Amino acid sequence: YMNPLKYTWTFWYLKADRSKYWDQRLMRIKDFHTVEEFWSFIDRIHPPSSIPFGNDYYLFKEGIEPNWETCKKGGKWVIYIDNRLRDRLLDAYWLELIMGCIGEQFGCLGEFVGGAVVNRRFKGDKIALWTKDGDNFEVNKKIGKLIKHLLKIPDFEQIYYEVHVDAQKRNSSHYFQKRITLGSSRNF
Ligand code: M7G
Repeated sequence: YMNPLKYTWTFWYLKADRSKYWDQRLMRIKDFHTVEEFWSFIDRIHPPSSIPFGNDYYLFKEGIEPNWETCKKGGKWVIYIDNRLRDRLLDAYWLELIMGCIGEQFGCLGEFVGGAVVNRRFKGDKIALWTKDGDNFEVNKKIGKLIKHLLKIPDFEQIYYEVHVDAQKRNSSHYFQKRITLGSSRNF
């Protein structure tokens, strides 16, 4: 007997490779329909802390490609991990976040979730949760609070919500704006 997941989830892997365009580096690896399938896979792959810099893991709902182009209206909560804390936090954050996704910890907010990302970077790893509607302030704020709760991020620590449209413009001269900040003295 296998325990079915509410949604089917797809695991993607992005390998750093300068000879290829970004979308050609992104590989769709596997779909999960049950809790057991999911854990046997997660137990076999390297934790984020032991993948090379420049690589990414993505766990997204089936049918949602993890890119700005297909998630035009969306955005993401990003957690920037201080390099001095990566050994302690990176794998734990990733695990809590993907458990939250597949285990329906987001409850009725779950339908607004697209998927989870880990970016392994020399300058500082990042964990993100992509949400479907970048304009839904109330929902995104609630999701942000839940992420902080699941990951046990102290209230005073800031996390940021960025819409993909802004993230796409970051390389140009366009001023990059963070749409929601959770953890500033204004919120608490
Ligand atoms: P990143 O991997 O999100 O963060 O973006 P990083 O700056 O910490 O490495 C790095 C680069 O990857 C971007 O500047 C884009 O060139 C490319 N890239 C990232 N994403 C998420 C996308 C995407 O969704 N679509 C496209 N076309 N390029 C992307």
